[in-house]
Amino acid sequence: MPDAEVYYEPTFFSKEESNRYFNELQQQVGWQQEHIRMFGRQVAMPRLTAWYGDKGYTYSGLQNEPKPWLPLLLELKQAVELRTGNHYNSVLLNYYRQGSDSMGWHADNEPELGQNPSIASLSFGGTRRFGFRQRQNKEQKNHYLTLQHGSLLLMQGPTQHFWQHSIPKTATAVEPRINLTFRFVY
Ligand SMILES: O=C(O)CCC(=O)C(=O)O
Ligand SMILES: [Mn+2]
Repeated sequence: MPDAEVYYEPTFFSKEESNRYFNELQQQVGWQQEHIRMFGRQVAMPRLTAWYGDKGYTYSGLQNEPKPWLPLLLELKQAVELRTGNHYNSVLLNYYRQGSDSMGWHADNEPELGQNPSIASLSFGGTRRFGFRQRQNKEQKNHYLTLQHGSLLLMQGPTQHFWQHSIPKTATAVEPRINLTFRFVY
């Protein structure tokens, strides 16, 4: 992909480790149903979410305050930091209950994430397709990855300037999926 820096490691964690992480995340994370305002109406987001991180900064997104780190999330953060060589202070979690749960096209380009953010993304549970499309040149063909149970996806460099990503809905029967995106918030 031009103007992107994306790495994908399909088996960052073993199947056994990944099964354990999925179960623990499902049970321990404070999953919330958030709503977005659309055409003057409150619409339930098509997934559950949670936000954990260091305190002491404000964030203009949907949730106003991160929850304090759980030991489980610190363990995952450390594994990701060792592998990527980056430092993260915040994690956004998504729980896709079924194929109709999804995330629309967007870039992780909030000003709080800095100029060229490094986003490290872990996937557990059902495999889902992850799409990339160029922000300017929509004629460029989209690229898709199938994010596996226990995988690590790293997006950094100029990626968020030039590309959007999404988790499309699927009509195929899929197992629930948990995603964690580690970020550094300034
Ligand atoms: O579920 C995923 O893999 C994508 C999550 C994502 O893009 C985000 O949280 O910003
Ligand atoms: Mn994103």
